[in-house]
Parts: sequence; C-alpha cells; structure tokens
Amino acid sequence: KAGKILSIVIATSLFGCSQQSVETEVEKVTVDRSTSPNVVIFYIDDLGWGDLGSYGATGVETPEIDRIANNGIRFTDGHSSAATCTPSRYSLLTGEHGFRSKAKILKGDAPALIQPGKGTLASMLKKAGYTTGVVGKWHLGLGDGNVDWNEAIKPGPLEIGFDYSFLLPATGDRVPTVYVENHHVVDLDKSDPITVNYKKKVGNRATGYENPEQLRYWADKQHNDTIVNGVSRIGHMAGGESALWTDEDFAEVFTNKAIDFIRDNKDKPFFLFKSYHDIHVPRLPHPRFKGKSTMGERGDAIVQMDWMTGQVIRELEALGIAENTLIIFTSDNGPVLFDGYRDNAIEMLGEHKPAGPFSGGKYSRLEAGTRVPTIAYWPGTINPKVSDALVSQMDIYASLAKLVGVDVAADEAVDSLEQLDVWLGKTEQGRVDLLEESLGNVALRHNQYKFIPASKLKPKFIKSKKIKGGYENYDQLFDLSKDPGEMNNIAEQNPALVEQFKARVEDIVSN
Ligand code: NG6
Ligand code: CA
Repeated sequence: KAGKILSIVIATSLFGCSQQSVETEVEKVTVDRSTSPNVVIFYIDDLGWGDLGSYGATGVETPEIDRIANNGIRFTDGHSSAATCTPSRYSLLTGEHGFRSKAKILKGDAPALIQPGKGTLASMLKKAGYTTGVVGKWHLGLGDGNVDWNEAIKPGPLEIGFDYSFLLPATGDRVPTVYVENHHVVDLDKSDPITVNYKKKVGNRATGYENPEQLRYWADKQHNDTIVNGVSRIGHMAGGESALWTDEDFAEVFTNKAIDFIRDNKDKPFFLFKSYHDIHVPRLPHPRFKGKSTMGERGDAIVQMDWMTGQVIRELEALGIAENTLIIFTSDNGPVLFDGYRDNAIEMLGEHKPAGPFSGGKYSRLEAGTRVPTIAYWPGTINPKVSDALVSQMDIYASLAKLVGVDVAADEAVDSLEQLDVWLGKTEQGRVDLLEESLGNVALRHNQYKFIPASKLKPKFIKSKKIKGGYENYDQLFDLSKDPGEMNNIAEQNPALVEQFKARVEDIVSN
C-alpha cells in the first residue's frame, strides 16, 4: 500500500462548516481539523521583545510578522524558559526546565542532550498522527558523545520524534559549518572527511588568530578559530570543503526546505519546528537585504527573518491550509548587540530599543533575558487581541497535548502547564508564576513581581556584552507593574514577599 495517498475526511463541525469528503483510496481516516491543526513554530534566535514593528520597533520594519501579530494574539508577557538558547530549546521541546538536565550552551560537537525515549513535542504530536519536521538551528547536541560527521549522525531529532530534519547543527558561529539532513552531512565528499576539534587546531584552514587579515569582521578571542566564508568561528574544523555552507544562503536554503516539507505533508496534520539562525551572530544576511533597515547587519538580518517568515505563511495560504494551521512565533532568548563580532550593531542602533521597555537582554537575569515576542495565529479560530497573560514556551507541550487529545504521563513534560485557553485567546488568566533561567541561575516571576535571589557567581563575560546582567550578590525584588525596567529594588521593604518567593523557587527547583 506504500506510496498511495491517504485520503482525509475533514470534519469542521465545530465551526459549522459543511463536511468535506474525499474519496478514499486506501483507508478512511477522520481528521477533525479543529482539534488537529497543522502546527508551525517559528523559533527566532536572539530576537528581542522590541525588535518587531508590532512591538514598537523603530529601526526596522517587519510587515509579514506584524500581519500575524495584528490578526492573532500578540502576547506582551511571553517567555522563553531561559536567557540562552540551548536550555530554552530544551524546554520548548520537552516541557521541562533546562536545569533538570543541566542544559547549558553547547559546543558544536556536544552529544545529544535529549535522549531517545524522552517525550518531546514532536513525539507527543506523532501519537496524534502528525508528521513532524525540524528545519534550521538545532543546538541541542547530536550523536553519542563521539560524533563522526562522516558517518550516520545519531541520536538526533529523528530518534526523539521527528520524521524529518534539516539542520544547522549548533550555531552559525560554531563549527562544523555544514548542513545535516536526517542522519548525514549534506554534499559531503567522503575523500575529504570532516574533523572537528574544540581544543586545538586541526587541518590547514586559516584561523582568525593566525590570519586576521582574511577576516570580514573582527572577532573576539572566543570566535577566533577556523575561518569559513571570511568569518572566524568557535572551534576548529578540517575537511568537508564541498559541504561548507555559505551564510548568506541560509534564508533561501531553510525557507525552501520548510516549504518542501509543507508541500509534502499538506494533506495530513503536520508539525514543523522552523528554527532560525537569524538574528544570531555572525549576522550575514543575503546582500539583497543590505540597507533595508537603518541598523546595519542586525537590522537587515531582522528584515531577512521577516521575509522568510512571510514566505512560509504565504505558502500555507497558497495551499489553502492557513485556516487549518496554528502558527506560534517566538524567540529563544532576549536581544544582544555585540556577541563576539564587530558588526556595528551597537553603533547603528539609533533610537531603536531591542528590549522594549525592559532591562537586560540575552544572558541576563532581568526581564529582557526571557521576555520575548510571542504570537499565536490561527485564522478563523483565534480572534485578534493583545494578551497580557503570563505565558511560557514550556506550556506549549501540555497545551497542544490537550488540543490534540494526547494524555501526558506524570513523568513527562513535568514543568509544562496546560494553558490551551490562554494560547487560543479565550482567557487572559495565564500563569501565576514562572521560573526564568539564566546561566545556571533562576529568578521568579509571580504575577507582577520579579524576584531575583542573590547570585552565587557573576559571569565574567557579561561585561564585554554591555548587557545589564542583574547578577548581584543580594536579593532583588521589583514590581513590574510600576517598574518594568527593574530599576527600583524593593526587597528590603518587603521581607515577607521575599521569604514567600524564596520558598516558591525552592519548591519548583526541587520538584
Ligand atoms: C556563547 C558565545 C556567543 C553565542 C552564545 C550562544 C560568548 C562569549 N560567546 O558562548 O557568541 O554563540 O554562546 O548563543 O558569549 S545562543 O543564542 O545559541 O545561546
Ligand atoms: Ca539564542
């Protein structure tokens, strides 16, 4: 029977439309699209709360995303679980805090952080009959600890619930600078095998520390190893010349892969995790976006990211499946301007406020570390609104499980709260509290309060990033309803609240 098309009966009873029946060739499957919409998650890298037009951006226009923000739910208090990438991604996919698995920013040759057998958003949706795919940045580790890039690379996404993957393995600034499709490096010539080393130089490729004259951008010491495409990276890499990516092609390559996946699966429920490299460093948008913002490469990368998003949304519309698709748009952590490469993001910022009214940014314990643009869009089902509910990406797991009718086991997605009605805009009663994670520390949101327990350590590099870290050796308490910028520490005046919040932090951490 393989290869035959599964016909689908679309029951749209909830919305009062007529039943549409398609002739069955193999077997009849009934799919109620009101409870099993396609799910597309656009996961942007390092996009700040204030970086979209609909959230008040001034240095860049984002018409494609603004369209879904204005016709869907624009959340003002939406959060990633952490102020850095790996733990946030871990939480989105597993419904657990990153610290439960000691998730921290991974090297490019780190082993798979999510082990086969662990429930993920993808494996959960598969139980409901979804076809699942991930396209773009991974940064959750690949392989078993001794990854050979020249052989089948596993475990990876395919071992934890994805049917298809096309990946940038870690980050744009880390080797290996190649694409991995399913289990294999794309376009690899086996006679030129890849070696990756995060400790010492391998092979003959120039490095930033030996050949700075070959660089298009000055890079700090950490980003100063193997040069690929005129940009030095973190880590050393030899071989794989035919497989090297060109950063400027990311927009085209990832958009096409996402569109192919959608076209291949348009007749049945699918889940696409579309994870972006933009607007992470090194920022190298395609030349056609050059000068499209007033903020240099960082702004132009936002324009490119908006374009990519629009391409996918328009494809859903062209295929006639937009009304059967729930789109969630959000970011993995807050904004950073200087993150290792001198690309003039600071100099060209102008009046634009990447974090909106909030303080801090990527790596920070302050609000802008995790408070990121968050949009839910499902035309015909979600009514447009602005929601001030406190929501977390971690809750997408349990909320979608509820939507598609999958039971979540007691030891699965333990930090994920079922908040479906909030994500569909039926209520604004979101979370009461939420832990925010930052470089191994936690802070607590409780309604309008933000409690930051005294930090054990202050990460040294924060200073070089020129980001307000909020890492202090005393307790901090802020009332965000009066003080969104976390300027006025009211911990001393409110000892009872401090005690209450300390206990609550303990309670969640030791869960
Ligand atoms: C850091 C890198 C930074 C970025 C980050 C990961 C420093 C000194 N360097 O180690 O450039 O690559 O890792 O970013 O901060 S993330 O968005 O994937 O978490
Ligand atoms: Ca990030």
